[in-house]
Amino acid sequence: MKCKFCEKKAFIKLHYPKMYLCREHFIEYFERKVKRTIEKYKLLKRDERILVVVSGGKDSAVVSYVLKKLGYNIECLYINLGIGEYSAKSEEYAKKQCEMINAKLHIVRVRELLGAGIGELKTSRPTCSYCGITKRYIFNKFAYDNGFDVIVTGHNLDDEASFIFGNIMNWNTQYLAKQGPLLPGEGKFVKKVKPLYEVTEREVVAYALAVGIDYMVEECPHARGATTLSYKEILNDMEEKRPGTKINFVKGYLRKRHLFEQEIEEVEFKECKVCGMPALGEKCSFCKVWRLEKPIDFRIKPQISST
Ligand code: Q46
Repeated sequence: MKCKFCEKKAFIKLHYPKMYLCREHFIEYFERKVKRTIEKYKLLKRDERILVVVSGGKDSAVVSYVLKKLGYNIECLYINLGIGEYSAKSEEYAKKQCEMINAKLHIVRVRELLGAGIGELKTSRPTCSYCGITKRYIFNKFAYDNGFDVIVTGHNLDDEASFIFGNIMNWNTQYLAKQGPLLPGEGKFVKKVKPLYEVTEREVVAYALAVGIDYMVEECPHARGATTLSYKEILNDMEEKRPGTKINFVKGYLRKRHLFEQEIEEVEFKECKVCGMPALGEKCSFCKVWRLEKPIDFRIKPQISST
């Protein structure tokens, strides 16, 4: 098949909107879509200091690549979770991806910082639960300590659709009131945005291939059997039968999100007595899980030049 816009051979068949595109026109289409998402939801400003959270995987590699190409002022943060071979390998991918786009990369290693890797801590919480707490705390505190204006994550349309779907399945109305492509900053919480909000996982994979981004394919060993994967399978099945299901579901959710607003319980944040970050009790979840007695300073040390 030929590209819809030129005589070249098609690189991809898109299902929604249905069209064949050559490699060059697909790259243009994808970047335009990300640019429009940024403009439509007012995600980023040109003068903001942007911290992209990278994992070595395709989504964060693609979002940092596109933002750099669009001329945004980005730096990247990789969090090594200390999960054996998986973390060692993903760190290497993250380094190569940042080198490719000439973006500054900061690395925080959980084992060096906290004395144990994810999966090794003795706690009653499931591994993914305290891993999530750890990652969210580190990237927020890192951004806050170093004066970044905004945190970018690589969540794509499939992630968002399955997250909303899962929360509807469990009637987590609190979560349903607050999701979206932009989570505003407040106090010591730094603003978070998702520029890949309207592109599918399939499009992200195709874009990485089209521009030559190498990424970590292996999933985290703790991800096996995660319920979100079953939600993704269900949505993929529906998308195949009715192209456009995911984007219409997510856009419909954004239109109806206000219906859940009355479910928001006003919570009053205190300051964690250990680190001073927002906390619901005396200590924030991060300091509680890791049983910390002293705060961690994430400020980037100035480079000492030898000349
Ligand atoms: S939460 Fe769980 Fe992920 Fe952390 S332990 Fe691995 S699967 S990395 S997105």
